[in-house]
Amino acid sequence: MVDDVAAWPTTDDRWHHYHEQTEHGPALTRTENFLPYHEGLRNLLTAGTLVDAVGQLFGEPARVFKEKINYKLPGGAGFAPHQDARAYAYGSHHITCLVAIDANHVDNGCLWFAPAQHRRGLLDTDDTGCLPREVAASLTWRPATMAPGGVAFFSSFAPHKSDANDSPQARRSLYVTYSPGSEGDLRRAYYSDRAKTMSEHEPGDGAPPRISTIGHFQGRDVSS
Ligand SMILES: O=C(O)CCC(=O)C(=O)O
Repeated sequence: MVDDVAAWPTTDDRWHHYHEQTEHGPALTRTENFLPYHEGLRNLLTAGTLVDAVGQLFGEPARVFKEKINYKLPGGAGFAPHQDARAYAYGSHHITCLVAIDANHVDNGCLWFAPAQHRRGLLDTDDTGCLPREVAASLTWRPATMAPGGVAFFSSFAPHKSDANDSPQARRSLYVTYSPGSEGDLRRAYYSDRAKTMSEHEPGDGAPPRISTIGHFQGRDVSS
């Protein structure tokens, strides 16, 4: 199903593909907002085991807030230390379900988490919305290696980061972020404001391209 989405053409008004420049040439980095357009993924992510598991973690039914695929193809860039909560203006808290499509290991840029730090709420940020260097350096980081098909759930307050993919294998991961059902449908508001929020944070010349409302992505623009 992830292959289906990756093969879709570029559009501005339905799903959104992002690309980056790598040492192997331009590569697909991320796709956002694909659930309305892929029945199989919609069924998998909105009903049954995954959404029920997130509901158990929330203690109430869960609702999809947003969804993305990060492809991290060979040469794909990493992500600076951050908390997703900084990027989510809607809702009190969120839980992301990460589904490993390929093996996630250290060499291909798996996530690293700072265990238990989600309990501290929002930490300081720099002007990109990421953790300041000294805050990130003060945390203990552990790699979250995963087998293909493995699933991990993490709070939007959990500090995490990842390295570039220095291996010849892709590290594709599906991230589905849920909010508590009692907070209503926040997905629509998030996606309708997302492009506007990002355009207010246009990076300067030579800065990494924005693929989120925070500047955590470390990649290069395809035109570079
Ligand atoms: O996929 C990765 O390596 C990091 C993803 C991430 O932290 C994000 O998209 O917020």
